[in-house]
Amino acid sequence: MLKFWKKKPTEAASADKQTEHAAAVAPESGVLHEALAEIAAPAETRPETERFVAPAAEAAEAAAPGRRSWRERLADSGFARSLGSLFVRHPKLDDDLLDELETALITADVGIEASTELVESLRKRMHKREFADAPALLAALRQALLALLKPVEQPLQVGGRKPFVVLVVGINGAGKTTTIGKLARRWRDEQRAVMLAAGDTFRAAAVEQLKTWGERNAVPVISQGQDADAASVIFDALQAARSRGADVLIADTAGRLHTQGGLMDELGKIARVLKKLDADAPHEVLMVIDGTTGQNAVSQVRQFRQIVGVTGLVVTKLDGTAKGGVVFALAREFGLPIRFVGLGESATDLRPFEAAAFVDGLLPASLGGEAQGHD
Ligand SMILES: Nc1nc2c(ncn2[C@@H]2O[C@H](COP(=O)(O)OP(=O)(O)OP(=O)(O)O)[C@@H](O)[C@H]2O)c(=O)[nH]1
Ligand SMILES: [Mg+2]
Repeated sequence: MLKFWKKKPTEAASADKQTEHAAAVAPESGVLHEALAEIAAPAETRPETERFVAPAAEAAEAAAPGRRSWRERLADSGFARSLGSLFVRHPKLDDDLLDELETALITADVGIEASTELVESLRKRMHKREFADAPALLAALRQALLALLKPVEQPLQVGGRKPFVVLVVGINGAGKTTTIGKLARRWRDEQRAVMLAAGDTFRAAAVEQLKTWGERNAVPVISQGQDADAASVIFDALQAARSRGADVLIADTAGRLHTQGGLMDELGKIARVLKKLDADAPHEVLMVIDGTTGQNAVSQVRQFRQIVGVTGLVVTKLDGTAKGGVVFALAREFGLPIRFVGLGESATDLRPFEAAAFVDGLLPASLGGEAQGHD
């Protein structure tokens, strides 16, 4: 279910028409996490970027243990719940168990083809008496699910280009702006100089929403206010990011549907305009998908890929009642890297995608200690 109407009232404030840089804080960093301090260049050697340094308290908080585990986050998913109860209700290894498993996978948005393939392969193995009992079958299921996801576990590397330009696209309410806020926090905590471009000039309040994330994370936001030309905002932002020595520029864009031809063309224009400054930009086109949209996500990706070369995916809202299975459907259909998953609304709720942690978070805990080990 889309949640884009849940915007905070403060976001309704009017947007500036001037290009402007959101205030950035230059913190004192006496207690920065040791590992972070090691990779940070001394302040005097990077005067252009010192304003980007993470406030010490927030960096420490990000590094602190005690985050909720993948299992805790995914426990409410349709996938976890239906599989959990299936093996309790049906501990006997037989064809009925496999029929129910197939239904559970389809219901959890894994997709009909992938579910059928998975179950038929398990059925053959069962008939060859490869499995001694239901837990053995569950272990084989885990392996098969992992084999589907492992190839798309490809973390996003933002080093190597300066600035590394990430263009964030997707339909309305998918979680683009929130994901950008979380990415800004993550990369800033890694001592990278991050800048944001307010390229959603279509929806009222979008610029303010991004600025709020910028202020919260002490990351500059380049904007020209609502109704400005998105391509020109992002072009200006890349120029600013270059002159200020930023490491990463993340560009927000308006949510759009494939039926909105003008808006879809705008994405192509943004990419073309960026190439005037850097022939390889954008270095990553990150498509954000709402994990609760089910099989519809597959057609969304197909449509966006045709317009703008999507290079990575983020699947959001897997914490709530999302079924989770769409991640398998996407992996099977496209093989596109899944860079991150959103497991909540706060700044630290974005995790680099880990196939094993994800699969184990969805499967019943009875699979063994291994499943408990992911934080
Ligand atoms: N539970 C949960 N909520 C999320 C997650 N990511 C985003 N949201 C929520 O989803 C809603 C929409 O997020 P936005 O970031 O505004 O989505 P958007 O794609 O930028 O929307 P538009 O700009 O309107 O296209 C907000 O209420 C977010 O808090 C997530 O991982 N988990
Ligand atoms: Mg947005």
